[in-house]
Amino acid sequence: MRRAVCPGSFDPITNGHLDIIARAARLYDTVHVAVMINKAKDGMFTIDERISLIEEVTGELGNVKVESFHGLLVDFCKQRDIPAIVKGLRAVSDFDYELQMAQMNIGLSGVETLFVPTNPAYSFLSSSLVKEVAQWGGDISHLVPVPVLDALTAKLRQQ
Ligand code: COD
Repeated sequence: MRRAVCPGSFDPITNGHLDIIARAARLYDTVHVAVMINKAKDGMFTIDERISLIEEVTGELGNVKVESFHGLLVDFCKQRDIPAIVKGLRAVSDFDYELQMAQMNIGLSGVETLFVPTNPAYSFLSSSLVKEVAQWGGDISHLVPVPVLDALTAKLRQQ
């Protein structure tokens, strides 16, 4: 059984995340999506909301398991016998930090990191930008899956 993890904050999941998860799901038997909990950072969506949106938009892939985790990513991997982390790389600006994390993670536990080049259509895309544009009424319908667009619209209406 070949397993990999796609980790992130996913606040909320975007088409950029989804593209990487779908590509990983074609390469591995099971892809674990780990919603990493960062208690220092308040998100727009609760962890349960993020998980439920990811489950909804990855459901049709058939081999994606979504979980949250508080702690080191390498411990998530160790507990589930996952040997590989799959990350998307958007630009050179991502590279320095991603390289640091990849080297730290292999040094800590031997877990490898594989980088997948972003789809050029999503190379500028991040959850923070999507939230900022949506907050000011900009059109983000081509950047997030429909359930995320609906959830974001509902959240912003509540604020
Ligand atoms: N195109 C392609 N890939 C994308 C795009 C895009 N447009 N947007 C995001 N991605 C991919 C990237 O691989 C990114 O790393 C991942 O999705 C997650 O993105 P975010 O923004 O949801 O999440 P981040 O960057 O906040 O996640 C950071 C982690 C939670 C993965 C990291 O902090 C972590 O592993 N934390 C756990 C604690 C730990 O182990 N710390 C030590 C690290 S060495």
